[in-house]
Order: sequence, then C-alpha cells, then structure tokens
Amino acid sequence: MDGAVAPPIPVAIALGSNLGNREAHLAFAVGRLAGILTNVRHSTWFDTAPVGVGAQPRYLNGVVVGHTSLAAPALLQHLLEIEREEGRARPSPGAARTLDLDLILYGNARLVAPGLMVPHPRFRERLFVLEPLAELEPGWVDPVSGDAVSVLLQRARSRHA
Ligand code: PH2
Ligand code: MG
Ligand code: MG
Repeated sequence: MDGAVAPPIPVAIALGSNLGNREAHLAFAVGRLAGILTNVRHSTWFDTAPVGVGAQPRYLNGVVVGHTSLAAPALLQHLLEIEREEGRARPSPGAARTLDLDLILYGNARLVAPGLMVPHPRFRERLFVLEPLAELEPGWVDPVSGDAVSVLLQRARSRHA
C-alpha cells in the first residue's frame, strides 16, 4: 500500500419539511450537514404542493450538495440522526414531517442496502428534487439512466405540464 486515501465522494441530499417552522428545520439541517460534509452548498428553497401523499400541508424543499469520506450507510445514519434531532416522528409511511433527508446521489454509485437505495428510486420523477438539484448540479449524470440532471428535469417538466 502507498497510503493513498480515497478521494471524497460528491453527494446530493434532498431536504423536505411540511410541519412546524419549515425554514428553521431546513436551516438546522444545512448547519448540521455543513458539519459532516465538505464544500457544502444548498439550493434555494421551493414551496411545493404535496405529491402522492393525499391532503397534507405544503412542503418546503431543497437540496444540499457536498463531499464525504463516509460510506453511504454511515452517511444515512447521520441523516436519520439529524431528522430525529428535529423531532421527526414516523407514525405511518409518507406522514407529514418536520424534516426529511433523503440521500439522492452518492457519486456515480448504485447501491442497494437495507433502508437505502441510491440513486433514490423516485428522484427522476420528482420536480421538488430535480428543480433544486439542477440549480446546483445540472450536469451530474444519473448512473442508472445515463441522463444529466438537466435532462431529467426537462423530461419531468414536460410530463407534469
Ligand atoms: N416527500 C414525500 C412525498 N411527497 N411532496 C413534496 N412536495 N415534497 C416532499 O418532500 C415529499 C412529497 C415523501 O418523502
Ligand atoms: Mg422523502
Ligand atoms: Mg426520507
């Protein structure tokens, strides 16, 4: 071995909140993510109608990108801990939440592990993920479809038009 260390991996994390002080929950998440990632940048926040979950309050959504030396499952554990710190309860799947942190992309990896699928299986259809992600990383290529984020966004927009 020559002592080389693996370069940090670029990651994209989707943020969502539709309970309580949504701006405060997302700001808290950015602060905590800045402590575990390097080169952190965040998108603007988007006020969005709930998708696929029936009648719920509107969401505030955004994306954080940065770099990590953590393995994806370890990063996921940090995300779950940050959600818990903001009082995230899970009464039922898809329930309204103070804070949701979803790992969307982990470099160009394709991963399937308990409670973790990367790229996120539904991000290609979700304007509330693609719009903020495209602000930050329009050229990031989805390793599953081979399409850049900007292309996924145009496609999703035309589908939702
Ligand atoms: N998250 C969901 C389901 N539906 N809709 C919006 N607008 N924003 C979300 O973050 C969201 C959703 C499941 O995580
Ligand atoms: Mg989610
Ligand atoms: Mg989630």
